[in-house]
Formats: sequence, C-alpha cells, structure tokens
Amino acid sequence: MTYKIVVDSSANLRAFSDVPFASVPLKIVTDQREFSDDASLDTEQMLTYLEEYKGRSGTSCPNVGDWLEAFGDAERIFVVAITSNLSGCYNAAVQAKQVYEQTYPDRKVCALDTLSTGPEMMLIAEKLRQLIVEGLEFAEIEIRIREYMTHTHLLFCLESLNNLARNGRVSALVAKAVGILGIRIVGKASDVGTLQSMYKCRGQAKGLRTVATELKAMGYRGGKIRIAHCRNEEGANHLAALIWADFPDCDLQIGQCAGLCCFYAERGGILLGFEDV
Ligand code: X90
Repeated sequence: MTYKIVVDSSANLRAFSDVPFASVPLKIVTDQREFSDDASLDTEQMLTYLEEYKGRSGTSCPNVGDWLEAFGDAERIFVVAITSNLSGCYNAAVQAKQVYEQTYPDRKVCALDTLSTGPEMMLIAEKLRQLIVEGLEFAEIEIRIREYMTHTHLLFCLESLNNLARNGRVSALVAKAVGILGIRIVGKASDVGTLQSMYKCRGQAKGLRTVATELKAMGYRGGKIRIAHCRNEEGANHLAALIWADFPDCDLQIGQCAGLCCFYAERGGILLGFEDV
C-alpha cells in the first residue's frame, strides 16, 4: 500500500525524507503580484514588497484540482489542512477526496481539519509520518491521529493583526485593540479553529513570557514543541530558552514561517505548537 501525506503550505513543511509527501501552496495576492507559497518563495522579499505596497492584499487557497494533483497516484492519503473556519482549504480537500475515491474505488483519502495552522499542523504531519513508518493500517492511523489532535494546541505572539483584520480573519473588535506601538497580542487557536486573543503585552519579552506561562496553564508537561517565526529568530530563541529552563529535555524545534504564515503572522510574529502529553 502506498501512503502519502499531503499538507497545505500553512504547515511550513517542505519535505519528509522517508514518507511520500506533498505541500500544496496557498497564494498571497495583490492587485499587481501573486506569490505562490512553494519552496522557491523568498519570504523576506515578499514581506518587503508587501510593506511597500499600498493597495489591497489577500490570500487564496488551493482548489480541488490542486489537491488532486498533489494526491498523485497514492493509494492511501492523509490530508492535513488549515482550520476550515478561516480558509476554504479543507473544503476543497474534501471535494478532492470525493472525486479521487469515486475515480479510484480502491483508494482512500482521510482529510483532517486541524482547526489550527502552522506548527500545530507540523506536529500532526510528523505524527502521521511516525504512524506510517510504524506500519499501522490506514483505519488505525485515522483513529490514532484524530485522538492525537485532541492533545495538540497552538499559541501565538503577534505584533500586528493588520492582515488578519483586513481579510476578515479576526473580528474588528479584536483588531481595534491592537496597533499601539510595542504591543504584542498573545492568543491561541480556539476549540472551533478561530483566532482567540487572550492578552495584550507591552514588548516582546513580556509577550513571550506570557506564552511560556500560558503553555503550562494549558497543560504542557514536556511533550513536543514546534516554533515557527516570521523573520524573528531572536524571539524564537528567547522563547525556546524560557521553555528549556523548565523542560530541559523537551523535543523543541524552531523553523521559519513559509509564505502564508508570514503574511498573516507578519514580521516578528511567533507561532508555537505543542502536545499536552
Ligand atoms: O484560504 C486562505 O486564503 C487562507 C486564510 C488563512 C487565514 C488564517 C491564517 C493564520 C496564520 C496567524 C496566527 C495564528 C492564528 C491561529 C488561528 C487558528 C497564522
């Protein structure tokens, strides 16, 4: 049986060495340019362009055809999609699943609505990879991954909610509270997969301390952590140091946001995915 993990590009993942894998790009669009969130995207260049560009900018999700192309000819597919409450990615993936299973009755697709994004999706994809490598059956993997997803969470620390607000991904009320220089918004992916703002903090150091405290309040006990930052290596390292001070042995990795997360998290933004086990 040939397995494949297919994520959308908000997972900030480009490849797995030992399991067939594809990342389906979202797009970042302005009236003048379009950036495909694939391996060739230079996020620094994109951010600089967007910071200078005065017109409208937004994003678009893959369509059914894009997902089908990524499925290739795999017999068993796991789709890891960004929260369906903020994007059409998952719905397009479900339609692609229906087409794929009708066209090839012996093939199967399990589409997962992660109700999250970024590093939480990365944790889910890594767990799938582990379960596939262990040789479990498709149905068993589906049961285990859905159970695993009840134990993963996403926290973030953002300097700006501008792009989220302009594109209707946070309420005007939440967005209005931000924008004061130096204020960081600390929040989480809610249970229904929306952005939940929790704290307004003065300065990055305070924001990251709040993330580290909230992590423990949400039940973190030393499980896996993945951090993704938008051009903010220093902040990511600082947050990692705070966590390692309490959990010196935890499996924590830091990576860069790809295009979609850079667009919405904006420069300086930090996302953290963790397991509560
Ligand atoms: O379909 C599309 O055009 C994509 C829309 C995606 C909108 C949300 C992206 C969020 C990226 C920002 C901070 C974390 C928010 C977590 C909420 C679940 C990252």
